[in-house]
Amino acid sequence: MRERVIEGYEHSVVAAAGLIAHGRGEAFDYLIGEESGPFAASSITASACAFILAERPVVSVNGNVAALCPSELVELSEAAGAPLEINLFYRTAEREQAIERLLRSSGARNVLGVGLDASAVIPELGSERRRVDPRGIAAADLVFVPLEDGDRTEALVAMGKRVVTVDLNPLSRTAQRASITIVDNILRALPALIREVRRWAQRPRSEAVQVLDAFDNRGNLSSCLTFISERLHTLAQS
Ligand code: PTJ
Repeated sequence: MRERVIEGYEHSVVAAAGLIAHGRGEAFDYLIGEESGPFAASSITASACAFILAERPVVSVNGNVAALCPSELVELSEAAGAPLEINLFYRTAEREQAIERLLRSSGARNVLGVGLDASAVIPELGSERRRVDPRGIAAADLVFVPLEDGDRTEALVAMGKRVVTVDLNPLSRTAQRASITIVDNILRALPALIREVRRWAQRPRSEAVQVLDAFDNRGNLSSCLTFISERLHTLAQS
C-alpha cells in the first residue's frame, strides 16, 4: 500500500499531505489489528442500504483513494449507480488530469468534477474542495467521501446530504461528524461494500429502510473505541 501511495505521489495523483495522511491511517490500522472489525461490517451494511435508497448518490475521489483502489472505485460506482467525481483539497489541473487518466485506465467511462465542470460551490468552505460539479456532489443526496477532511464533511452534512466515509481514525472530525462511518482500511472496506451493495440491490427496499433506521453511528464508533481499548489491554497483559 505504501508503495502505491508513493508511486501516486510521483505521478501527481497523491498530494504531499496525502503521504502524511497515509501514515496516520497505518498507525490506526495497527490499533485495530489490521483486520476488519465487527464495527466495520455493520457500518458497511448500513452504507450499502443508504446507497440503494439514495436517489442521487455520488462517489467523491481524492488522490489517496485513487492511488490505492482505482478499479474498486469504478466497480462501486457501477454497482451503486453513483458517478465518480474528482474532488481535491489540494486541487491543481495537473492532479485532476492525472487522477482522471488513472480512473479512465481503470475502466471509468464518465468522471465528473474536472476543470470547468467543477463550477458549483459548497457554501462556507474555504479550500479548493469547495468547487464541485453541479451534476454531481452539488445535486447529490448521498456523498461517499472516503479519507476526507473534517471541514468538508461538516459542510456536506450542513447542506442536508447523507455523508458516508471510510476512515481508520475513529476520532477524526470526519469519522465523528459523518452520517455513516466505516472504520476500516479502504482496501478492505471497498470490496466488502461493493458486495453488500450488490446484495442489497436484490432485496426489498423496505428492509434496507429498517437497517438504515436502526443504525447508530455514534454507538458504532463507541464499539470501535471499546474494541481498541480492550485489544490494547489484552496485548499489554500478554
Ligand atoms: O487528494 P487531496 O488533495 O484531496 O488530499 C487528500 C488528503 C488525504 C491529503 C486530505 O483529504 C486530508 O488531509 O485528509 P485528512 O484530514 O488527513 O484525513 C484522512 C484520513 O484518512 C485520516 O483520518 C487517516 O487516518 C485516514 N486514512 C489514511 N489512510 C487510510 C485512511 N483510512 C482508511 N484507509 C486508509 N488506507
